[in-house]
Amino acid sequence: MNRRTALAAALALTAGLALSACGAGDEGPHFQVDGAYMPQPVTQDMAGAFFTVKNNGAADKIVGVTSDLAKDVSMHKTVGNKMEQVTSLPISAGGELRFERGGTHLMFMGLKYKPAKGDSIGVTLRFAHAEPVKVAVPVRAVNYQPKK
Ligand SMILES: [Cu+2]
Repeated sequence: MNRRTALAAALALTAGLALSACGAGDEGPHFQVDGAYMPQPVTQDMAGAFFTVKNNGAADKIVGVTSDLAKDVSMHKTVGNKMEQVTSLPISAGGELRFERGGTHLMFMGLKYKPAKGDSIGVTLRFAHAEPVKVAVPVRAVNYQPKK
């Protein structure tokens, strides 16, 4: 259902560049996002979000993230006990990328409002080749843990 919306967004954002870049057929990368959640933030200063991105197509990489919750959204890796910002995250053909507590995650800084449990946060993942993918991220309890 999202495909038409995502396509429209891709056209608006990139004026068709992404589409022509993988014009060799219809089998560009196809992404599926599962298990998205955001633990209810404790303050309005920052929030994190977690999910799994499955790539059903060719190799690609996430090159940017935007959200209606904050202007400043970045991708972080956890290295030791520190967080490191990264500008892109590759996903191999047929592979998956997990955003999880203590690992790779999305970080939102300077929130426009403080989300409450039950809210849904709009997040858009932008790829080097594929059209953008919109994700509705539900806000869960502070200590929510996904089932493995
Ligand atoms: Cu972080």
